[in-house]
Amino acid sequence: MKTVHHRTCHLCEANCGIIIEADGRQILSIRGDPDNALSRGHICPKAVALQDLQDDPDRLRHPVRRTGDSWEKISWERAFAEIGERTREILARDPASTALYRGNPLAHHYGNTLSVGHLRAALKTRNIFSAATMDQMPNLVVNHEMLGHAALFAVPDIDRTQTMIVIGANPMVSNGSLWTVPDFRTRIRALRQRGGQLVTIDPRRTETAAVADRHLFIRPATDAWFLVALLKTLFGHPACPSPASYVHGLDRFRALIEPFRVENCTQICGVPEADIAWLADRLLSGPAALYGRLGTSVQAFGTLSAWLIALVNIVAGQYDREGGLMFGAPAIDYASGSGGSSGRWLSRVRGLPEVMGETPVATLADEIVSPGPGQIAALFLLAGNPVRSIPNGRRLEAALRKLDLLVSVDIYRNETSRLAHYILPSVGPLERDHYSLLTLPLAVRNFAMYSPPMFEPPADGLLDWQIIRGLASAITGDPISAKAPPELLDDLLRSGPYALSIEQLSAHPSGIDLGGNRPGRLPERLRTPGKTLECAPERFCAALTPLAAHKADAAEGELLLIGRRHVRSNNSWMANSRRLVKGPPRCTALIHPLDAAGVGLTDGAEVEIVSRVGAVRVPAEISNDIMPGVISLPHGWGHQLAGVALGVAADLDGASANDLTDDMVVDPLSGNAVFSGVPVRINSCRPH
Ligand SMILES: Nc1nc2c(c(=O)[nH]1)N[C@H]1C(S)=C(S)[C@@H](COP(=O)(O)OP(=O)(O)OC[C@H]3O[C@@H](n4cnc5c(=O)[nH]c(N)nc54)[C@H](O)[C@@H]3O)O[C@H]1N2
Ligand SMILES: Nc1nc2c(c(=O)[nH]1)N[C@H]1C(S)=C(S)[C@@H](COP(=O)(O)OP(=O)(O)OC[C@H]3O[C@@H](n4cnc5c(=O)[nH]c(N)nc54)[C@H](O)[C@@H]3O)O[C@H]1N2
Ligand code: SF4
Ligand SMILES: [Mo]
Repeated sequence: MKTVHHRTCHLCEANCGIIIEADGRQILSIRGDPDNALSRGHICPKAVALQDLQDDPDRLRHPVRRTGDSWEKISWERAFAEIGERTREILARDPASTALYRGNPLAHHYGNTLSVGHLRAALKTRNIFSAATMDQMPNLVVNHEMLGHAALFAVPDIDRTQTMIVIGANPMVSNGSLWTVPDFRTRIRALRQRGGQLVTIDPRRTETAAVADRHLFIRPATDAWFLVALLKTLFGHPACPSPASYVHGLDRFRALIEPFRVENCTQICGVPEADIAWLADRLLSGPAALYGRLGTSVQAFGTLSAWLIALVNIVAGQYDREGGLMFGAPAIDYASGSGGSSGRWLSRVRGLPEVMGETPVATLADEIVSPGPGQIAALFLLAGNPVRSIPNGRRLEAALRKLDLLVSVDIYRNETSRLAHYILPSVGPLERDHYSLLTLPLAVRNFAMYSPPMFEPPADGLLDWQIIRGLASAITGDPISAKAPPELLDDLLRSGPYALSIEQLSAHPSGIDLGGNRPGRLPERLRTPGKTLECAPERFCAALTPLAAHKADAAEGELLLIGRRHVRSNNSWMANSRRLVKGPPRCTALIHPLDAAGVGLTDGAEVEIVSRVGAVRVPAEISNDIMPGVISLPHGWGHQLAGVALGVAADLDGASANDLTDDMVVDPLSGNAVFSGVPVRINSCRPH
């Protein structure tokens, strides 16, 4: 019998509404839902690949245990009992020797967010690692220090702005990040139709640049200097507005950037002064928004860049303004309660400060291999593939092999989980319910939607949150008495500003539109003690000052490595869908013709890329779309390893960008990993 199901696609932050037609458990079609007020019919190819995930014969359907190189199926009862016992033994030896790693997909189910605290409490560990410290920690630190809450995000009002400036992000491909903005293309088309402009600032002429009015090249990891130059230009502009009364510390900041010379900044970043003046004019001539993301976050100046981006918007008078940036009024507002923390303790081996209760992932390997009290002996990986996602993945791989217990809650046996002693898989993607707890507050409209499970899960199937709670109670020996996530979600909806409920949302299969964002939420929305917007946090000021003396430099023969994403990729883990990986090889190095000529490299030939930590070989793609001196390699590739059980992906060529990135370099203010601006050299691999 044919059935029709409305869902939110949970594969990225865009929250696209999809309609799936099925006959029994066979999927007939997946398309965008035109009645979804947020995504308005948009989907990307990954939504269609949901059926590949659901049906993938390689997706694990029961717990497995490894002995040596062989894997055997075991029952949930046995898995929980054995893991509980081994963990208790390890805790008895050293109560500080366990760790938890939260991967990216974990954040895409509300039940996990509402359950992971149980496992943390059971392990009583400070060793909490997550994808946040290789993605967005700079942004969280900036929100915390400036706005008083790490999860309080200013949302660019793309639908009403006249100037949209995107720096270090590629939303045409990524569909937004820390900004829920499905269907970027149509929104940009509308912007241009009303006479507005899109500007991109990136070391690569990206897919987003292709739909922009202007593209400006910028040298990797020099955004801080570019932004200082832009701020100086804004301050000196006759149209620069006076700040709102709740804005604090702007005079101090202005004095701080006095020693920077615009000319020196432009030499460092490569953006001409005339273009900076033009941007300042645009920012002051009407509603405008500057949005920065991964490229500006995953670099050594990540926190400074995120801070300066916020300041550009504030100085230009674009905060809390229609067409500028506003604060959402979501159905569930989690930017309340404790606002965040940093520096409460230092990591054991490298002394990296705690940040938002976490230890930076860049030091995970150190914590596993360095002997002494607190050395990690047991690690629980929740939906993560750190061998592919963490800088210096090879070093981490060697470290993981030393663990007494590695438990991977994962749906595949891949580059990381193949090293685990146990893999615990959750049910299929269409066998669970969905509500986007973490990403709806960052949406361009206020919107709420609940998706019930589409298929019955198998009788012995568990959702991730059930596995997480199962582990917690196996370790402590006590059952979890807290309410289950659906009940908690219902409570949160009911106590929210719209007093919604799961029942009410279920009656609206395409979701409920709660209206566009509105200005006038400041200073009320701020969570700083005096409801001030703090523009000159002490730590940030101290870190910025030395940059004034910096000079443009480039070592001879050195290139700066950056990453890139493809619309048919999802970090390291969706390459087992044939429809997503078909076509020409995608793990190629983009190199400018001048740099290629320097080493006698021809298009399509193999290039060796060498960094401090390692070397990889991939085909070269010579292109004018990349700045001279820059080389771009996507991450997440390299599936052809012993023990990986991915029938499609294991046949693909490609190498891991994180065999090049350096775990010893972090953004000092947030501990975030560095993927942008990694110094490398290249050699042409001529056939012998
Ligand atoms: N060089 C470089 N490195 C990067 C980046 C970069 O741009 N360049 N990007 C960084 C960023 S932004 C991020 S967020 C991180 C991501 O880093 P990670 O979170 O460590 O890795 P992912 O590649 O997202 O892998 C997700 C894992 O979860 C599993 N999985 C998928 N769905 C589910 C599910 O429903 N349940 C469970 N239990 N498991 C599931 C997959 O099989 C996979 O093993 O990578 C970072 N690494
Ligand atoms: N199709 C697809 N979509 C995804 C993902 C995916 O893997 N595939 N991953 C998801 C995840 S986890 C995340 S976090 C988001 C990320 O989404 P985005 O923030 O849009 O990240 P990227 O697409 O990596 O784009 C980063 C851009 O920064 C540029 N860049 C690199 N270094 C610098 C620099 O130093 N300065 C400046 N100004 N630019 C620089 C790069 O050239 C690139 O164009 O995407 C999400 N969506
Ligand atoms: S952009 Fe693609 S992956 Fe992201 S929610 Fe929409 S359909 Fe899913
Ligand atoms: Mo991410």
